[in-house]
Amino acid sequence: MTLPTASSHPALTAADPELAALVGAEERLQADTLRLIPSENYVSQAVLEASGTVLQNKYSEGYPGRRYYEGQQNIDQVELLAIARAKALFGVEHANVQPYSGSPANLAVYLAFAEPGDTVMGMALPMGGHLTHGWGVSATGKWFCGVQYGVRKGPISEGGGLVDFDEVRELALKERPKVIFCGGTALPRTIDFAAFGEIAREAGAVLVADVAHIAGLIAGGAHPSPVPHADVISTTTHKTLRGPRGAMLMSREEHAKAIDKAVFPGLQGGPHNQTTAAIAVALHEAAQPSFRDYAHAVVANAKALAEELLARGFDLVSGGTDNHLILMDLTPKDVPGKIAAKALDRAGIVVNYNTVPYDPRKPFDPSGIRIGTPSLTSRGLGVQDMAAVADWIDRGVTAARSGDEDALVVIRSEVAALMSAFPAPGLPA
Ligand code: DSN
Repeated sequence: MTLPTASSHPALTAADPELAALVGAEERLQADTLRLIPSENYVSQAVLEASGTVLQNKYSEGYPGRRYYEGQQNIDQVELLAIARAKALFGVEHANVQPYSGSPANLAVYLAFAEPGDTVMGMALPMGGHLTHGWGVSATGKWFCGVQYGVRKGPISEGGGLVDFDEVRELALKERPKVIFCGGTALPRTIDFAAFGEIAREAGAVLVADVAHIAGLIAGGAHPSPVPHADVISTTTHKTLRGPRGAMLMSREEHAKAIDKAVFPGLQGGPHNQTTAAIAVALHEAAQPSFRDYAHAVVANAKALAEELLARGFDLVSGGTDNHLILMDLTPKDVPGKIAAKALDRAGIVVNYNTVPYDPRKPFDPSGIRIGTPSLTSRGLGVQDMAAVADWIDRGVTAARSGDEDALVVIRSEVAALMSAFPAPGLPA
């Protein structure tokens, strides 16, 4: 079993042993557990090192060659490298690598293409969308008039759990939103960017593809690209893309100025240069042939896991997955999502509770759990391991229902034993 010590960080340990101990404990937790949250991953040691450099000491408001502070000889090169790599990897004309994370990136899109009070459209949060796609509790739903589409109700044989493009089109033509978002946080199926693009053009809207979850799959050729269908591509860099916590906005050249102005000076101050550097490293890694293998392995693992779960009687939204993510409705298992998620956590299996489409329960106590395969694939687990993973989930959910804490302890030791055979990138050996 991996047992990193605080000595992995000698300077930190000497200066602040209390904090160093917490970092060591987190390293141990990430090593010993089966991390299934689909928006998380393990970054490489190279990405970790880049994000912990002296680049963080520098202020760089502006863009390469147009800064408000001197001393940018190296920082400009770092940002230009990140931009060039993003453009090459995703096949786009323009890339802005400065957004601090996904929500600020999406806010910049609103600033670039809409006025307060304008109508905007996105998938409803409980259907699998994101807060920033115009959902009511978010600034984007308060400052803009958010109209929301969902997925079809009903059995999978009738398209249940899939986007209803007739509804999207009807809503878009009726409401005439300035901006339409596609993509989300709990979508197990391929996003039809071409269909969204056609509707957006008909409605005269800017189409934003929020590919935060699937950016790595797109880069690795395991999910279709939103290019050329979307006007703007918004993505975080830390999910399937395996970069640092950050974000990017990409577009055709015609939107470059509006996007850049919105990010800075519209919304943000100085870019986090250490993050820009780590993004550049992650983009370089994602351009390697091995990353294509990784992206396809993520999907193969998710499909294998979905089959194993179906065989154990789990109800999967849309009946399975095309990507890295599986959304389970635990109603037939007679366990609320939150109870199951907390029990699985005690068993060393880290998931998040999640609403399912048309969930009768509240978001803070919903019916489902959301899992994914990016992290376990980064550790080298393959399709042959997914039966064991499904079995642990099944036993964990059963134990959650019966309150069998002993069973959770047994699962936890089995999980730790398997994970010790798969060292995680970036964690001490
Ligand atoms: N928090 C992210 C996720 O888990 O999907 C979305 O912002």
